[in-house]
Amino acid sequence: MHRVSLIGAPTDIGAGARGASMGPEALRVANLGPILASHGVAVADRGNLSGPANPWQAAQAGYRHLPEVVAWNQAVHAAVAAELALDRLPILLGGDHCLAIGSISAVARHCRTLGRKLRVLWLDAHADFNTAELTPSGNLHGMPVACLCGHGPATLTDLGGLNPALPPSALRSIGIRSVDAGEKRFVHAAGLEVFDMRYIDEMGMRHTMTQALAGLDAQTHLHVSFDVDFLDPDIAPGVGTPVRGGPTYREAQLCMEMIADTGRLGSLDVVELNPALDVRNRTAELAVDLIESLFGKSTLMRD
Ligand code: Z70
Ligand code: MN
Ligand code: MN
Ligand code: MN
Repeated sequence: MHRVSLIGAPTDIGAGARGASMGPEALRVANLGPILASHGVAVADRGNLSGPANPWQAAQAGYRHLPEVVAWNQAVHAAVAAELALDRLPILLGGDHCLAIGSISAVARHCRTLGRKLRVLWLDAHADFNTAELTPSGNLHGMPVACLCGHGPATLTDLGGLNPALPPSALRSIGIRSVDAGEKRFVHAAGLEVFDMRYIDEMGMRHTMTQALAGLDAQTHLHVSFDVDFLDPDIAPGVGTPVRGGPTYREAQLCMEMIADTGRLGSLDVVELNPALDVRNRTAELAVDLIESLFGKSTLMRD
């Protein structure tokens, strides 16, 4: 049975809209901890990390708030590494998606130490593969995949002690439907494996997840980086950058259930939930519902 640690990172330091800093509390209000516990998961809520306030400044040399983003990611890296060292499954409660740099670089270091393979599923409307040269916004939540693959400032790419933290071959991006022009060329050049919405429409979620999960073995650590804007905004309005045409409730459930069925889930980010833009905590409750499935809740006859 899983032993899970909730780690709150209440910041919107890398985002283009304020409010993701309230994400951890909204997930707690939606009963994330008790609901996981009701399924037999041993849950410890480690409370919230702390870090610098959001100065809300313009980009400098292509980055907004880089020193503050580094400080938050160092805190996330240390907290996630500590839980992995205790053989616990960390759930990072964001916060915006820049925090996945700290989280996944800690996971990558852990896997390297133990000689385990790593597969990262990036569930997102966005590719998050911008660089200082390519970004239209300077927002670092649009750059974590690039940073993890070695393209970014050394203060972020070297966080886990090995640059790159991840080869593109360890990554599968799912649900993508908003990619900037320069970013698109860079995704192709780097050889990222992307299952975009066109792919999901044509092939279906079942085939998509079968492909994205292919090649896992008993030693593979599976990390899921769940950007809540992955979901269609009709069902998940509480995000800073909604993009229409995302997975439906049923498609998202199947996605989570197929991940659960692998039995390989080792760590999770839940990011970009923005309670300031939500409707009566509906998006937080939906995220909790999907996380339940990710931890093996199933309706009938699948035990
Ligand atoms: C755009 C940029 C982004 C998340 C928005 C948007 C990036 N590509 N990522 N919301 N999670 O500004 O780089
Ligand atoms: Mn994202
Ligand atoms: Mn996104
Ligand atoms: Mn469950």
